[in-house]
Amino acid sequence: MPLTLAFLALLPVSALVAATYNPYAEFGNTNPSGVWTYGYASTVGGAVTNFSDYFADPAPQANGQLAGWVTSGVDNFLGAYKSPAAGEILLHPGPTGQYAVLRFTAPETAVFQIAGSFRGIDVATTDVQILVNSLSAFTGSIAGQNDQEVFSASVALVTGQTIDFLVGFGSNGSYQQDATGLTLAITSSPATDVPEPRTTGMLALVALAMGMRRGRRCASENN
Ligand SMILES: [Ca+2]
Repeated sequence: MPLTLAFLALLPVSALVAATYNPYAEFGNTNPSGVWTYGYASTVGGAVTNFSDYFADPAPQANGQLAGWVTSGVDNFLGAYKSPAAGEILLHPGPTGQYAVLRFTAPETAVFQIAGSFRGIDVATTDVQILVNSLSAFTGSIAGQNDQEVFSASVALVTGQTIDFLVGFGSNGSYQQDATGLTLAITSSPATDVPEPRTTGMLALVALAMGMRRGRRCASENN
């Protein structure tokens, strides 16, 4: 039995009202916006500093919808970049190896179904990761424009716990042309009695419950 199903079977889940969360649709010109926070961290799992500058891309998102968040000045996370696709937000690592982080904070105690993909917007050479409560649950890499890492998982969280989506500058140690897109949807199935994660054992169970399924499509397969 897959780990995900094995773990969920232990949870007496009472489905109430499912809610769907999508950063592209929901992130606005404030940070945080609702359940979403956009920032950067110097290390994987390290403290996250919120970005200060919202930007909308002129094309193809002609309606001015979110393209990404950055910090200007000495920590210019953006540089030159290509436009994200509709439905996709942009994460760009920093010049000295800072990880761009999109954080989801659980607004309720629930089982969350997450599904999405990272994609090379530019000719990106990046490492991509997903953390549950700052613990690694998924790692991958992007090697070129349109290269993808696809993921899906079920994660049990209590209110206030987090899932982080990270983009680093990869093994080449350069952030040049590293614009990486993230397409993401999270759907909750509220549970009435997900146990409080007071022990490391519970944290381990949460990590196992990720049961992350990954897929990969190379650039050549998308052309
Ligand atoms: Ca790189």
